[in-house]
This record gives sequence, C-alpha cells and structure tokens, in this order.
Amino acid sequence: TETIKWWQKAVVYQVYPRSFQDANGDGIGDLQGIEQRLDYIKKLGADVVWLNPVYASPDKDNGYDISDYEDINAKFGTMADFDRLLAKAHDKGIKILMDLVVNHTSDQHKWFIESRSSKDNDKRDFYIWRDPVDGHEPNNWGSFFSGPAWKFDEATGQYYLHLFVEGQPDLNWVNPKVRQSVFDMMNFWVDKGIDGFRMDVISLISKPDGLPDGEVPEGGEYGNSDKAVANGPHVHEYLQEMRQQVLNRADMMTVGEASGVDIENAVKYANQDNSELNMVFQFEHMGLDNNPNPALGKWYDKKVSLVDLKENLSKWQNDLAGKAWNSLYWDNHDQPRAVSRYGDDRPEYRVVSAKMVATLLHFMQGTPYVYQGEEIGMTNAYNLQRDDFDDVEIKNAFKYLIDKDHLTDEATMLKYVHAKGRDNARTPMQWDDSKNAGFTTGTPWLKMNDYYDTINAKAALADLNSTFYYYQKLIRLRHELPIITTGTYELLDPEDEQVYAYRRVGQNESLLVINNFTSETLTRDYHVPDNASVLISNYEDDALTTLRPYEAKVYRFD
Ligand code: TEU
Ligand code: CA
Repeated sequence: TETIKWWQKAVVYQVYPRSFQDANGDGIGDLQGIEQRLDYIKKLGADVVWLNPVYASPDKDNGYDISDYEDINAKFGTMADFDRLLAKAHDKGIKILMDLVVNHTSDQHKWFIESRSSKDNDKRDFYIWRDPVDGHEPNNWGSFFSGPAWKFDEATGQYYLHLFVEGQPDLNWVNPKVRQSVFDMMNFWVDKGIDGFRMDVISLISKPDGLPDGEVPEGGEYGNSDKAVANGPHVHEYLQEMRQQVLNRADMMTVGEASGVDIENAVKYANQDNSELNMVFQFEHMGLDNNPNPALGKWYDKKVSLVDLKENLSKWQNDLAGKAWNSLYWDNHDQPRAVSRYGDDRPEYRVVSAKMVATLLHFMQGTPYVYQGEEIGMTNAYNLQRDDFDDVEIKNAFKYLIDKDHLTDEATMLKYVHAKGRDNARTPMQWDDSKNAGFTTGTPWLKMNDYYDTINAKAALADLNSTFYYYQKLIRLRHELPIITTGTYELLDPEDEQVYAYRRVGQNESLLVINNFTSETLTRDYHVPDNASVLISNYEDDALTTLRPYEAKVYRFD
C-alpha cells in the first residue's frame, strides 16, 4: 500500500501580502495584517499558506525582483514580524510555504551590483553577459513582459539577459558558486522552520547551450524565449542537487512553477522517487484561451472551449497518475479571477457558478490551491482604467503592443486586460463593506474592485449558503475522504460542450462529479445508481436528470 504524504491531502491558500490586510494604514498589506487574519484562513480549513515574495525588493515586479533574500521588504514589516507570523501560524497548525525566486534577482542585489561593475569582477559570471552581435542583442529573445530580453550595459559594453523586466537579471546557474549561494540562502529559511517553497519559474533556470534564437510568432517581433529556455539541459540535475543540499533536510513541500512544462518533464520534476520536487504548476490550461493572433499572446477575452479544457485537464490527471503529483489551480496572482474566467460573474450567477468551478477542481487528484478572495467569489476588476493599472506586464502590453506595434486598438486592449490582466487578482482583499473594504484605513496601493459593497468576507461569513462555506466543505471532504486523494480519474463524454462530468473510482466506492458549465437548463442521464447519495451540490435539492444553470453535484455510491 502506498503511503500518502501530508501534502497530498493538503489544501493551500495563497496570500498576496501586498493586498491581503494592511495593519498600519499605509495602504499596503503587511505581515502583521496576515497575522490578524490567520483565524479566517484556519476557519476555511486550509493547511498551508503560500506567501508571495516578502523579501527586500525595489518592487519593479511586485517583489519578484529581490535585492536581499535574507531581509524583509520594509513595506511588509521586519524579520521579527515574519518570525512571529511563522510561530503564530504553526501554533494554529498552518504551514508556511515561501516563494523562492532564483531564476533572477533584482538589479539592486549586491551580486548584480558587483557583477556589472567590471568584466573581471568575481561575480561577473553570476549573471549571463554577452558581447553584442553586429551591434545588436546576442539573440532574438523577447522578454515575457514585452520588448527585448537583453539590456545593454554601457559601463562594460556587454548585454545582460533578463527574461522578465530589466530590473530582473537572470542568474547564471551554470556557475557552481551561484548554485551554492542559492542553496545556502534556502538553508537560512529552512533553519527558520518554514515548511517549503513555491519555486518561481524554476523550469527556466537552465538556458540552452549557445543561447539559440527562438521562434518568432507570426506578426511578432521577438523570438519566443519561454519555449527556447523551458526545461533546459541541466534543470533536472540542478534540482537534484538542490534536493540533496536543501530539501532533504526537513519534511517540506515543494511546488515548482513550471512555465512551458509538458508531461514528460513534469514526470521528472515531480517524480515519485522524490529526487526533485513534489509537484509543479503546469500552464497548458492557462493558454487554451489565448488570442488566435500569437503576437497578442494571452491578450484575449473569449472563453475557453469546454471540450479543450476537458481534454487538457484529463490528460494531466491520467498521464501523471501513479507517476507524479498534480497541483490544481484556476487562478493566482498572475491570472484573472476564477469565477470571471471559468464561471459567470453576473450577479444572478456569481455564487452558483463560483461553486461549480470550485467543485470541478476540488474533486480532482492533486493538491488544490485557493487564491485569496476566490473563496468569496471575488470577480475581475472591470472598474480599473488604463491609468489605474500597476502591473508591469499590463503597462508594457499597452506600451509595446498598442502604442508601438498597433496590434489592436486601445479600447480592445482594455477589454482584454479586463479579461486577463494580472491586476484583476491583485486588487485588495474585500473583508467588509466599509470604506476600502476593511483592507486599509489609508489609500490602497491599487484601486479597489467596485463590488466590495456586496462581495466581501463579512457577508460571506454571515450567509451559510456562501461560497466560503462551500469551499470550507470541499476542503473538509478532501481531508475526510481518501478517494479524493487516491481514486482513479475517468472523464465522461469528452465531446459534451456544456457539461464537465467525471468519475473518481476507489476500491470500495465511486464519486460522480457533474458540472453544468452553462446558464442553460440541460437534461443529462448519467445512470446514477439507486444507492447513490449527494455528497455536495450547489442547489438545495436534486433534480435528477435535469441540470439547472451552473449546477454542480457530486454523487457517492458503492
Ligand atoms: O510568473 C512566471 C510566468 O510564467 C508569468 O510570466 C506568467 O506567464 C505571466 O505572469 C502570465 O501573465 C512568475 C511570477 O508568478 C510572476 O508574478 C512574476 O512576474 C514572474 O514569475 C517573474 O518573476
Ligand atoms: Ca501596511
């Protein structure tokens, strides 16, 4: 019999510290604010909190540009605040997962300041420096956030690589001193007693030999660096080294954010020998609703085809089964709100469809992640206008794709941003209906979503039919029923464009999970056995073969 690891039964709650709770009135969420809200997370039932980066940072990419890995961003508090938060969380039985951002540092990190100071500095090789080729960039790679992935540095006459913004130079993992410095830093956090790491773009740390050009999408200007770099030649070797030097020192949980990962590589990253990571975040389902014009990439506002979504998620369920472990997510700080993207955020359908979307995910095999506000059905922030956005990806998209390349008009781009932009997820948490939703007594760092008067945690906690209590039940069921962790997954009716139904089959019992993805009333007969009982549903009664708008129900039977 296989033994189940604690993180295989766990549910993770993701906290975006900047937007969770401001304790000191400066408009920015902070560590003391998170501490004040631990009981809320406990009430939901989550086992683990993943904190987005809280380290010292000039915030060119909201903390994903780290200038000191062993210090706390003063906006969020102090190391003493962190130590207290960790202790308080542990007292309540909540584990803390730290964000580990080691594909790149900030250009203000002391390693980079030294590295750029001269060609013979002993930190020069900590980063990826190249001579110009014919007076140009060394290759055609584009940054993930528009524009080129190379920046010319006058002082030494070379370019450095930055897959993200200029302030995020890529570390040179080929250099053993870089790896050792990263592992030492990780051990500093392990020694503090943290419970694991979420590893930012870990699939990108090993660059291909010779840094070959990437494929240029039709109508685009730069080569695709994601495809060129993902799952590079030494990435598995580096992670095995990390496992030996750091991860084996404690019973931790690790999840690698693996942009560009396919099944073959996921099976290596998250293999059951436990020689690398516990699980990865894959991105394929996030790309199914991309723009048909590849030069516009993710910028689009059409909903995903349910048939495509089923095909993709079922592939991950089936192909990792028994070989590697899945992570399950609809959203995070880089994605729009789940109910807006996969459900229906019109007032009459918001709650019911948020529950349906949750049901679909939470009965799959893997470790589910709930992004702050998802549990109360927070929606995209349609009230933000071009000047309100903070996210560098959105700002650059307007600057490069619209102002410079005119790929579409500005009004259309705004619609795309309202559908896909990262700031949809980053508007502050809505705690109550008082000014600024109880998030801050000051001026919030990012404009609030208009809907906090009706969509807020206080209202959700006062209503036993809220999405909050539905998530609470989903989490409790995962803890109580082993079949959700171990059962076999079987997709039903792959071609059905309106209903996503699947079975989980265990040794002594089965679950049948049925989700109406539409606002229509449908008729379907799944031949539910007589001895079946409804385990959870977003409607009060069971209408048998009738599926009401966004109805979700799970039958349990022998
Ligand atoms: O995201 C990596 C990543 O793949 C994103 O660029 C993603 O494609 C994009 O955000 C979708 O819009 C991680 C972090 O989660 C993100 O917040 C950082 O900006 C990025 O790495 C750089 O550190
Ligand atoms: Ca604050």
